[in-house]
Amino acid sequence: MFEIQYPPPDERVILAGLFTPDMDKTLFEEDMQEMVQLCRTAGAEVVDVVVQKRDRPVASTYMGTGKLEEFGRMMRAKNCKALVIDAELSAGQVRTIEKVISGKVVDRSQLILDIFAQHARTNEARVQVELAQLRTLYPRLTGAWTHFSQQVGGIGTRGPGEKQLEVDRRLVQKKIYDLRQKLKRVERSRQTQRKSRESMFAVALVGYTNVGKSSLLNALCGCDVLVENKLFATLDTASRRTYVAEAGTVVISDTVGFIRKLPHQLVASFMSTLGIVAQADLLLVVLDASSAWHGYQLDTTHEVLKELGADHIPQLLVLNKGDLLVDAFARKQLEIAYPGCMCVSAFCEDDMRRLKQRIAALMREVRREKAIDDIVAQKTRAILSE
Ligand SMILES: Nc1nc2c(ncn2[C@@H]2O[C@H](COP(=O)(O)OP(=O)(O)OP(=O)(O)O)[C@@H](O)[C@H]2O)c(=O)[nH]1
Ligand SMILES: [Mg+2]
Repeated sequence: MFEIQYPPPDERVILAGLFTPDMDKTLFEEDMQEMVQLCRTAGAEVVDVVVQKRDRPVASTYMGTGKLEEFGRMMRAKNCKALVIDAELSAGQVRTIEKVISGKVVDRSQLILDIFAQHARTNEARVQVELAQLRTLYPRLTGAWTHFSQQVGGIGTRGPGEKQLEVDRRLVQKKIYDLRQKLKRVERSRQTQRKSRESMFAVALVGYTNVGKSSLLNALCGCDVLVENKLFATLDTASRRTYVAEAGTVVISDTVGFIRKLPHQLVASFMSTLGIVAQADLLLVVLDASSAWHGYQLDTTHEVLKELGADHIPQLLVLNKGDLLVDAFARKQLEIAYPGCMCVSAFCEDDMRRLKQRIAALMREVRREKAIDDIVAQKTRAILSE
């Protein structure tokens, strides 16, 4: 397999994880490796990886205070700017940890948000990322104010600090409101576009980041959307039409990739982009056949689809990058593990022809089922109105 592209690092960081007995060891290791990839994609160099074993997380600081103090000293000794923690931390935890280590803390959500912010190219993607960032920032500002009043508190202290934070909170609220209005406008124009395509069968490519969704779109539709060997190359939706023999014209859409523990604010903010998934007639769920972690990629995809209310849509499982499999046995194993799946390579014309044939068969099946549903609904309405 070839190396993922990373930008030149401009910040040194220490990566920390907490291992508790209820965690799966291999998944924990995979998570930490993925965090290293995320740090590098965000432009940070991981100078050291540290793991603490505990029975459970500490409520106020997530990791033990003694360990955190040690990490703080390590950061200064190794000239690191931040401690990256593989967890979703609350606003209160971030504040307390920052005090203990006397430095900056970045959690998994913040890291992913940061990458999204760097990769956002279109206006819509930028608005969505900004909205997600503000939604993360808002509770932190609120928390900061609570903390301030608790720490200083009392008469004579409710001065500029509190007022400033109050102003900040109102500004953030106003900004969130403005961004949501902007997104609503984008959503309206998107709906107009969708209406003009309503009669067409809609297929959406979904799956983990970097599995080859955009490459499949290009191969199936003969287009040229951005393909890069990096995490979260695509942040927008691209829809292209293509003709499928014996089934007609189909519109295929490619959108932002998923990742384990995708920040909730991001999914919420990317609803306008991801809305296309919930409205599809068929989902092509793409996995990386050459990755040892395709099972987790599938679990994550199912989780996000559920969150999007798209888990009821018919699915075809596509195991891409089949050309990287070492032997025919590996392919057979996958076909047994995922009955009905298609193992393909986006680079193989013959595979793309087979995939189109399978899409055509599914289109006919989905249309037939829809027609039956419509007849049942019509008859039920007629009986009820008698
Ligand atoms: N060997 C091999 N590489 C592939 C195949 N499909 C895609 N790739 C490579 O995998 C990398 C990621 O491809 P993309 O199409 O950008 O993946 P994506 O799923 O759209 O990624 P995001 O937009 O970041 O979520 C690129 O370097 C592609 O050239 C394939 O079938 N075989
Ligand atoms: Mg892509």
